[in-house]
Amino acid sequence: MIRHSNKRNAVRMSKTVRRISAAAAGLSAVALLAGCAKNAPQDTWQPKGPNAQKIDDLQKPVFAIAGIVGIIVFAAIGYALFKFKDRGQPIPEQTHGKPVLEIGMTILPAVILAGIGIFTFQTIFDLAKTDDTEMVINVTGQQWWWEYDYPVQEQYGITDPIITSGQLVIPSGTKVLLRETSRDVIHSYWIPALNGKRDAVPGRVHTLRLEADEPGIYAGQCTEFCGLSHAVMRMETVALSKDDFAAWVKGQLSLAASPTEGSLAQEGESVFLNQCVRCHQVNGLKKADGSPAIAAPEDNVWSGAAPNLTHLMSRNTFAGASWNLLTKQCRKDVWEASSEEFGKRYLAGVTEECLNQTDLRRWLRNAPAMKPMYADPTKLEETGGKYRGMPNLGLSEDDIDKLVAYLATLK
Ligand code: HEC
Ligand SMILES: [Cu+2]
Repeated sequence: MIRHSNKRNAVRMSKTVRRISAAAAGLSAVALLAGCAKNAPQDTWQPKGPNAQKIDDLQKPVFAIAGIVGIIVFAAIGYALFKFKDRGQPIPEQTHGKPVLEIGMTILPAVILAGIGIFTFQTIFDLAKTDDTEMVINVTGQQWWWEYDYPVQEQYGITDPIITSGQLVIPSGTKVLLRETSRDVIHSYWIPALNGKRDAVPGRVHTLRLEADEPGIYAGQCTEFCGLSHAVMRMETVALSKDDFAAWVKGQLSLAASPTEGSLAQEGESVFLNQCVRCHQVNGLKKADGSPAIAAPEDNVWSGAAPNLTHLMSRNTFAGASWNLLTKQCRKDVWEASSEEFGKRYLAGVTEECLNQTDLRRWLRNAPAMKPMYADPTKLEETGGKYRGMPNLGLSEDDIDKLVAYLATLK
């Protein structure tokens, strides 16, 4: 009787075991397939610059060693499971201790870990190196987008500070040092193809080295949970050849030109002056009577609250690099351009036929509906009364037409 129920239990057990292993196998297959995704710009196994390469040179052998150890352990467990399965044999003789095995199995992992430790330390120190920096860019995390501020660096033609957002533009083959901080909560800057992560902490400056071997776009995302719209706080680093970078700098330093007299864009400019300048800076923008729209219109200053829009059309994305300013096809053309072609494509910016009007209009119609933000004055208890993001301004479709025409002139 007892034997019988034992047997039934054993049958039930093995069914459960089989089900669990089937589920595990299924999950691993999915994970493996996901690992093979073709269009995976944030793949940590594809370094595109020296810093990411250093990490890769460390992680590959570590994964290999861990993999071999894993296979040996699983093989030993499997062997023991089958070899010593209960077949009704007598209980083996009970002994205590196997000193050689115990000491050996303590020393071996210690040696392996110490070996990995030496290389890990070396890589950490290599990655922290800053004394051969060639360019400095200040990076500020915000809820939920990144601001980039290029201090004056004459050798690159940066004769005035440049402020931009979303897409960080750097010259390829140049050791760029990011000086990161944050205006609100902790964020983390991460472009997997170029380097590991670094937290951006309010009141502190952390450094992170970026260097891209080839021109191209490298995608990333904020990797420190930073509140409501953390999931749509993305960023891209754009590497341009040195000549193309110089051309980009020149473009960024220019002030916004006034739209032609009597055009729709000019009407858009006055809507912008009424609705948008309390948060957004456009360098060089003046009121109808010729007086400056804000205190220092000639200066490339940051607003402290919202992205500087002077050269909106020179970037491909908006609102935390989470929506495209380019239509799908145009964006694909830029992403897939060869490294020789890339600079030309990127510098062309967002042309009229490439502008993704659908998403830009959706943003102007009701930004918080697209990206959750603390922008409703009646719901600010969570933030202690502070706004975060762009409110729904209740614009008419007429005003949106005008604004789109105006924004399209901000090359
Ligand atoms: C109360 C402040 C505020 C006002 C007013 C405001 N915005 Fe914004 N705007 C923001 C903030 C903050 C962001 C960044 C939101 C994000 O990405 O999380 C933003 C983002 C944008 C962006 C995307 C820019 C980029 O590079 O990512 C555009 C375009 C924009 N606003 C246009 C406008 C226009 C046009 C108006 C006037 C009709 C306007 N905004 C009024 C605060 C404001
Ligand atoms: Cu963040």
